[in-house]
Amino acid sequence: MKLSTIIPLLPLASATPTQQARPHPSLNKYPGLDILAKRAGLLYFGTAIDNVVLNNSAYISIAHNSSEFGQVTPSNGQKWMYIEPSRNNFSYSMADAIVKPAIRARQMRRCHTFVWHNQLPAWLEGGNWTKAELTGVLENHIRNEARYFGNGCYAWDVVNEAFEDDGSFRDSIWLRVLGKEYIELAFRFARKYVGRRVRLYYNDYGIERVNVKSKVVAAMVKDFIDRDIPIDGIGLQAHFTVGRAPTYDDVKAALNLFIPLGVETALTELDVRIQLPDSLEKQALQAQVYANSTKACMDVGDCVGVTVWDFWDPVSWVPETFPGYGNACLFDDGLKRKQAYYAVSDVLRDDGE
Ligand code: 9MR
Repeated sequence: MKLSTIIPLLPLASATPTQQARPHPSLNKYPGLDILAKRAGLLYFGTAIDNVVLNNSAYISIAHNSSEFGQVTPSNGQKWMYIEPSRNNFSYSMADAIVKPAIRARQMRRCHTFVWHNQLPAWLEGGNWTKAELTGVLENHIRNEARYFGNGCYAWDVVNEAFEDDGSFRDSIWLRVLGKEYIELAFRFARKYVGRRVRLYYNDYGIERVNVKSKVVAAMVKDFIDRDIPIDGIGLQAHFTVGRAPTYDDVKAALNLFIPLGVETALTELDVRIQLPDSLEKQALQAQVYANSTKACMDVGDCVGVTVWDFWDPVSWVPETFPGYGNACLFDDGLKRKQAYYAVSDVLRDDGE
């Protein structure tokens, strides 16, 4: 039964201490998504945060409220172009502007990302590298960034988006110069330089169904495990669109591809874009997609948590990348919670109570 249908009762004077200690859920129906996620058995419910909003105190008070978001991912600050803007010159200020307040607020950190084809500095992408030189550049980058953040990250996205939708290797300077072995090289370097407790993830989009791409990723994990190449987790980004999103069963089946291989999983960048103009009907469908995805993670062993790729519509990456689409997040322009927020809250609570 949905808890909202229960008539609230105040604790009776004769109630046992346990009953008194636990307020009826309707008295505190929305304690925050991370609180509910932990009650439901997840490690966290988190959000990405970008540097463009750091001067907005209303936004920040939600972003670093650990009851709402128990985990934070910097949307951009840990990417190569910002961390190593010129060769062997490391800059952590952008990442720190998000990571340090997260540490103060006792929010877990997912760190993102060592190796990607995107957001590379010109000195790296335009360089004429030999295999040995680029291997050195990769190791030096991972060593410095890993040492700086130390054991502070719950997880690192070691390699991001290495495959195309058809399962072929995505073209990049890494693939061209180092061959497909760059992926395992990055995982070996990561294991060498990050703390042993830090989980090493492969992270990608379009793998939230059982399809060619998710099967290729699962085959890579199996191959890595067979050959003792360190890998601990798979991040399913979960960038979805209302009307075309995977169902609860789709996401669950995709997560189940990885669990038997002995790695954990997480939804690492969940958002659900709407084709504009927006409407209440579309928001209701969006809410279902958010809730179904969250529930799929809750219902599969070893899906450790859900991260939304920002919680506020005006700072989402979506409108810039997909003109005509937007409103993909849990909070609207006025920082008000949307149907999607309440749907996630309900689904977390229905399991946790
Ligand atoms: O949110 C990020 C946005 O601000 C950047 O402009 C963009 C550059 O490609 O990257 C966005 O984050 C991406 C993430 O790092 C990897 N998965 C896809 C995300 C959305 O593009």
